[in-house]
Amino acid sequence: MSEQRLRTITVNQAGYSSAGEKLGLFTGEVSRFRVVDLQTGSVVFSGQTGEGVEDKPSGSRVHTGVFSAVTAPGKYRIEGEDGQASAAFVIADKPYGELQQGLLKAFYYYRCGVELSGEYAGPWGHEACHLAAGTVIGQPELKLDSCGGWHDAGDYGKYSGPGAKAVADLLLAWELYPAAFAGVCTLPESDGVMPDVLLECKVELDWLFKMQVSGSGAVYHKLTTQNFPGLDVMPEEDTAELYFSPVSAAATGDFAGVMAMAARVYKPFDEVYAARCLEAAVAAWNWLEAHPEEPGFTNPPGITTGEYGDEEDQDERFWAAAELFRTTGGEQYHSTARELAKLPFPKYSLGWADMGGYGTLAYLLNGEEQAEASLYVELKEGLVAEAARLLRQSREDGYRISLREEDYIWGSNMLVMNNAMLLLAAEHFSGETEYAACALDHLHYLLGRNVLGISYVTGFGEHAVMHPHHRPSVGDTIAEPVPGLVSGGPDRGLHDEYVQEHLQGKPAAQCFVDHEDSYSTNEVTIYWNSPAVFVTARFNS
Ligand code: G3I
Ligand code: 9MR
Ligand code: ZN
Ligand code: CA
Repeated sequence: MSEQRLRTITVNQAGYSSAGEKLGLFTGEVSRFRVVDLQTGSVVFSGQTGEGVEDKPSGSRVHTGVFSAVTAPGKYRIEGEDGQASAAFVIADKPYGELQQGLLKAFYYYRCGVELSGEYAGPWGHEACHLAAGTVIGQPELKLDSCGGWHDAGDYGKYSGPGAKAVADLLLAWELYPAAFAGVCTLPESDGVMPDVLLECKVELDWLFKMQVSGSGAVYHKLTTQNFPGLDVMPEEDTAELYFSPVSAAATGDFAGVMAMAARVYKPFDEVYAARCLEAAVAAWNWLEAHPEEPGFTNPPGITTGEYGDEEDQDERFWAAAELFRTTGGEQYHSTARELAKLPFPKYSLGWADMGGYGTLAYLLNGEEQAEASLYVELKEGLVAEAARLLRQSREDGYRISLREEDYIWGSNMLVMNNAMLLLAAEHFSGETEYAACALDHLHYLLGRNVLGISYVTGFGEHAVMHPHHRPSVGDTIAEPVPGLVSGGPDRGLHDEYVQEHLQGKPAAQCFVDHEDSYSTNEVTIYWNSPAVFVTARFNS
């Protein structure tokens, strides 16, 4: 398959809410457009595009086409004068219910160590995988149970820090928008009591317990084979030996943070489990306290799978301290969090390497009364200022998102969704709904209102990603990829051979190709899905 072609009229292919603002974004010369009802064939709205802005990241001139006047639920398409047409989209009271379901169900498809049966997986089932014990590097006699959790991505590695980020996003979504998770039972474990989102996170938490060194409390950085298997290898066929890479402070901090969070969130449903989470978090914390200076993680000799290197572990320590304080009220955690907050690591970042934002959210969500007044104000004002910056950048951008040209990096869609999460956090703390409107524009981009007119979520949208760098999707015999997976998106760094050959000279936001060989633009990961669940939940609650 060749390069992406540009689409002139782009929309959120998952649709728009009846009551909300509706905007299509147009490139090129379209001026008059009409909205056609696909059921009746009739034109329900005619309009004119706006003047347009030069948009550097996408290398195009972008015009807006407003059709907010169309409010009747239905299925539509926008048409231009010369045969141009948008993808189909719906207008509905709550258009993103299925999308949120699909984005969450993706974690089920990522499950490792269990059979995915037809009943729950449809045609995308497979046998149980990665059941063997893993060898601890440096201790060849030590073989440990390594089973369970979620595969990280298009590969079958399991990495502690990225797993913690994914769980944190889902648990935060549940804490902030519980109504969005009500009444859904789509998992083998669904019991109508514990919500699916918590059941699914438990899969990863149960695996994370196995990553903690018994006795010491430290956490192995990752569990993988030595090398990536071939692209068409199904999970159960990937039988090479599994290795626990050494512990790291970043992984241990992430573990402490997410287990402290889980201890709080699971308590109303399962006190015993919550206590176990807390005990594990405290053990990890004690190890961190005893190891104030640790080198960043690098792959040990012989291991070539994802490194997830992280030179800075103060941010993970800050998250752990703030989250333990929020869950337990323990003064020792509060004083350490206050000390760590003085250090210059990013306080509003939600990336797998920069976890400071989770510490900030934990500290703020714990409430003003419990906090040190000056730190609370500093973090709250800082968060809102960061959101205001994202809002400003979005207003300057043709596709109305906060990414500048230099932000189209590997996994840029994570940044799109992380920034939307931050905007929603600012909405939560300031009450300003313009932050939510801006976050929704980010969701519109992800679902197709971008220069390529592609929905970056498999299975959602008429022009959605079809060929992700995802081994089960490549290796099975089903034409459609596993649904609900968020693709990494444009990466101007052209970090793989395929894009180096095909995308030289493209504008940043066009540095993407829907080809299975392009692992730097079209892979999928759990931690690109998780912030999308958070954002979607906001618009379903
Ligand atoms: O942060 C810098 C930025 O400051 C700089 O301007 C920019 C220029 O390219 O680079 C940014 O760093 C990039 C970094 O991702 C940002 O998170 C690096 O170039 C880029 O190489 C790095 O890519 C990571 C990739 O692994 C390669 O290490 C991705 O974030 C990360 O998501 C990805 O993770 C892989 C795992 O290793 C294996 N499993 C699949 C997974 C997804 O592809
Ligand atoms: O398939 C691998 C993918 O999951 C990783 O994210 C990516 C970067 O680490 O690497 C992919 O593996 C490629 C390897 O790095 C280079 N040779 C081609 C492999 C893809 O088939
Ligand atoms: Zn597996
Ligand atoms: Ca870090």
